[in-house]
Amino acid sequence: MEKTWRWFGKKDKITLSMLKQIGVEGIVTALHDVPLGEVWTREKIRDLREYIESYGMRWSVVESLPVVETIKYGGPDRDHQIEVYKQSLRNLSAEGIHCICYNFMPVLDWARTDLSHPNPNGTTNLYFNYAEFAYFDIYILKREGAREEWASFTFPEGYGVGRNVLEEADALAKTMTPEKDHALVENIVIKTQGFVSGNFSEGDEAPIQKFREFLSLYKGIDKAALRANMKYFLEAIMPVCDECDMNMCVHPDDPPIEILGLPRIVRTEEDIRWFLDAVPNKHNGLTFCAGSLSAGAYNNVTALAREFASRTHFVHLRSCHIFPSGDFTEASHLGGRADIVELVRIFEKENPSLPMRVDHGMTMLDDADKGYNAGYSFIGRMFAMGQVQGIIATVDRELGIQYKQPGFFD
Ligand code: DNO
Repeated sequence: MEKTWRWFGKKDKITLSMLKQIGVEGIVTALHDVPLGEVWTREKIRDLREYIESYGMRWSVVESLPVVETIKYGGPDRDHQIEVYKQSLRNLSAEGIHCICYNFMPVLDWARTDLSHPNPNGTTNLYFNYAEFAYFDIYILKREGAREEWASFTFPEGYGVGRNVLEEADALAKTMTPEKDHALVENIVIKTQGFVSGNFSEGDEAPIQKFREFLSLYKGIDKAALRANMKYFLEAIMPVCDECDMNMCVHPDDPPIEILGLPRIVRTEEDIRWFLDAVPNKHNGLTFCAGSLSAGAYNNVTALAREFASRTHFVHLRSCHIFPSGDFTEASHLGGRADIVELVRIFEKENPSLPMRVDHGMTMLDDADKGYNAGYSFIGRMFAMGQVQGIIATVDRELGIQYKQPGFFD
């Protein structure tokens, strides 16, 4: 697999020369300074591409070229926004970039309630607690219908046995303070969304109000409608993808559950099969995010990899641990529900040059207080990258593929 790394542009505290030292071959990035809904110009793309290449690496994957809300909910200007998207695709391809990671999650990209949950070894990781999320939904967002939905919430079989999330959220409400509320909003909305080129940014003064406005756009949009809008988008852009040899790869929903009354359409085997079959073009593919998929107790991650390897254009390697309570956290890249050794074997057999990045490293040693984006530590991710490089080298030996560690004489 091609060893890539998510880098947040020239302002990232983690520099390309640091990445060169740890065996990174390809960069995964975006034009983070271009406002949502504007064309990515060739000049801007070229400038960043040349900068990356001056360090001896290539710009392997765009993560993300954001799909704006109007395309997702089918707003009046969606055709205009699809034209904007197509032009960005043409410009990227003209600069030699042929792989786009995007998502089709309404309003919120990935979500966690705690960004520094302690591990037994003294490091910290991202964590999702259902009761805290329900509290946010009912008491902070005050979403209509939230209470009723949480009252009938059920965990996948075998998890959260005897748990009543609504009662827990009500109990939590008695202990919360304005400071704790603020911290939860920061975790769910600001710190996790701000850097992914989504709808929210660090400077938002009234994120909850903004959140409510976004949610209101989805009134009446159910799963079938969202699927139809995804199909509409993919069908519209496929001719350009064919012309430009552009691989589109949708990122699974994270976490893979329905939240905030919004439909989620890329979370299970059935979902993935649906969108691949709905637009049966090889350029319509998947970002195989082992982490997001492993947070769904109903997903057998290895079986999904086997089934969808041929339509996978990009891989995120990480793994989640689901507690008996149903809450989940990031596991070690050598543990958890995603068997990364087996995944590397499957993908390496399918296509040894498939781009792969490690995802969501723990915060460890010197990482704290460095101001890294949540989940995107340096030492923690480097540690995971070292583990994954070892796995790739071992699998390559088994498969008779010559493994090359970049940056050395041999
Ligand atoms: C989170 C990321 C996601 C991903 C987008 C792709 O850590 O994996 O934010 O980049 O969903 O559009």
